[in-house]
Amino acid sequence: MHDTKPATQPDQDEEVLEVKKFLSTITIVGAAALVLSGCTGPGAGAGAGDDELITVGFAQTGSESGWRSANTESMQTAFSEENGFKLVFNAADNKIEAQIAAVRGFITQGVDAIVIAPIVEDGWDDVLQEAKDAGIPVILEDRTLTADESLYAGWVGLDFKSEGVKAGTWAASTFTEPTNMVVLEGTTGSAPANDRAEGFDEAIAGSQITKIDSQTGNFTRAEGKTVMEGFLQKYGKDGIDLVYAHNDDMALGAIDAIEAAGLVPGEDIKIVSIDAVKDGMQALADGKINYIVECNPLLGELAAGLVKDVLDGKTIERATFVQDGEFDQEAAIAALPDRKY
Ligand code: GYE
Repeated sequence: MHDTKPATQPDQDEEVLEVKKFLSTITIVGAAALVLSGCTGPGAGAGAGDDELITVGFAQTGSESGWRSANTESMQTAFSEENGFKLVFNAADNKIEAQIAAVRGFITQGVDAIVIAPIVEDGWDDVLQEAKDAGIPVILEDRTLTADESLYAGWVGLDFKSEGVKAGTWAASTFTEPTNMVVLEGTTGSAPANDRAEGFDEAIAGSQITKIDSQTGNFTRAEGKTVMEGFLQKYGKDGIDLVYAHNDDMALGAIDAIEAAGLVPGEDIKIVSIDAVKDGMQALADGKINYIVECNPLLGELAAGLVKDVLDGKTIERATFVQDGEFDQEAAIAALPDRKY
């Protein structure tokens, strides 16, 4: 959509500047008129037009992965001024206290609506109650939480448990000999880490796969690498057959650790992960990852639609699920050229 915007020609620049000047004069005149008429309403003097924008506070988890970058970009694009929003963006660096503090800040600021991608599932009751008391609707995007449903309007995201089931189903049918597996878990207490573990474990029950170890790598490439180095030291080069990584970034970190140990990822040690971001898909195409279950990060438009509906007084679905696909090497090679994230 953005690629189609025509570039401004040099000889048009002056014209554009003139229009801008003209518009800013109107804005100043407009602001002066507001002051003269004694208007002290919200946004007075902040520039005409601001009053009509919907102010949304978005509490993002942080910037831990390729998935997260794509999700942030999708949210920023959907909640743009041209779409009628003023976005107040906060990324909490995956610190739970910081994320809760950000939401409190939005409440104090008196935003029109709050969107949260909750780092962890538990501990949200108090701050959500505060938002409710202040009359500010809350929409969840991406991750879910355990607080009472009456404390938020709705959620949009992915079915993390079914992602785990898909990854586990592939593993159970692929490994028909006794197989030692290690797991790189996402952030402890987060919905995707909990549900992807549960779904996978259900799917491999009764199979030839034994989970010999499982530790968090916090959804980052760096920690995925460190944890995998530890596993390789502990179990030796022949001790691990399969890695299940709760996201591509940790799988990519594991690839670095496996290669540094003189082994071939995708052959000596097989890897299955979740997300299907470009770097992960490239590693799958290259044969370093063996299977990826998709998790679509492009949730911005759906989240923005929900916010508008709620503010218009419409009833929204409690849960809006986005569909995910699955990829083996051949499918990754075919999908890569058109991959958006
Ligand atoms: O899989 C991971 C990210 O919550 C679904 O968080 C999201 C997960 C995603 O950091 O890469």
